[in-house]
Amino acid sequence: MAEIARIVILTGAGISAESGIDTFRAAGGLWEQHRVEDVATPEGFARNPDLVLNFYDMRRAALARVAPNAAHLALARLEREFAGDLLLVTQNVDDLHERGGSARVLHMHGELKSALCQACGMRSRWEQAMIDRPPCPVCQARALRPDVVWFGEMPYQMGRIYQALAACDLFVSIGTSGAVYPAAGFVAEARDAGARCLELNLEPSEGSHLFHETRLGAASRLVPEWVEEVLGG
Ligand code: BV8
Repeated sequence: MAEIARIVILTGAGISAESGIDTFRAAGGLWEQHRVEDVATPEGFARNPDLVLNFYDMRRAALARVAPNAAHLALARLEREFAGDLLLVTQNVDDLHERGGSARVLHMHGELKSALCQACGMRSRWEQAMIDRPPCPVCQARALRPDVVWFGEMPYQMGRIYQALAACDLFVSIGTSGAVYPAAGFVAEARDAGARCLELNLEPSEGSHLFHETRLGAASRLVPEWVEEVLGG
């Protein structure tokens, strides 16, 4: 694919599924165990902070029990070997892209391993539980919340993402159902900008009709195959 100079990749929960992290919408997935409104909205957090802090504490602790899969490793290889521009945007709050070797990851919905202080607004790298209201490492206030973007909150670095979508030759969506905006709208932005749009997913997403090509299958197989293609074998 010599003519490809700028790639934007969007990943969702499906890329981490084979690592053992629940997706959101599969049967028994995260949102089936909890109502979105109760655990992933500012209102839910205000209503029952312990429920929300515990929900994220459990997911943060579970990271120690999972490992990146071949799809994460393949994207890290792409970052190392692709000569053009690459922007990896993830909706995932896990750290599997980083542990798979990707150095530049844009977490548009935040990260489990980051704490946001509601008192001073500073972010700190975070590994422990928050349920016991630990002090903010910067201002000592006991006002930490998970540094994740809840429904109704503005995702991070949207300007940078839209700029990259407007300039890319290739947009690749991996393991996302296309159910949540603004991420679900990225394919339309890329397509309007003239990019080729490729979807790698276990099943067709809500936006499949907008992609020039959809390949159905497991990310651990499709992503390494695609990276091999892009790097010219
Ligand atoms: C915003 C972080 C605007 C937290 C997440 C009414 C009221 C309020 C808002 C809205 C509304 N209507 C619409 C909205 C906007 C709303 C929205 O889109 N709602 C939806 C439900 C309609 N969006 C927002 O609120 C966003 N903010 O709009 O702000 C604004 C404007 C101005 C000022 C202020 C604000 C913020 C949304 C972010 C929410 N946070 N996550 C956490 O993780 O707990 S969302 C969360 O769900 C993920 O981050 C991700 O985005 C989404 C899950 O989607 P997927 O990753 O796709 O996972 P899913 O399970 O759905 O699908 C998995 C896919 O993988 C499947 O397709 C499956 O086939 C595939 N798969 C499975 N296994 C494999 C596989 N593929 C390959 N291989 C496999 N092995």
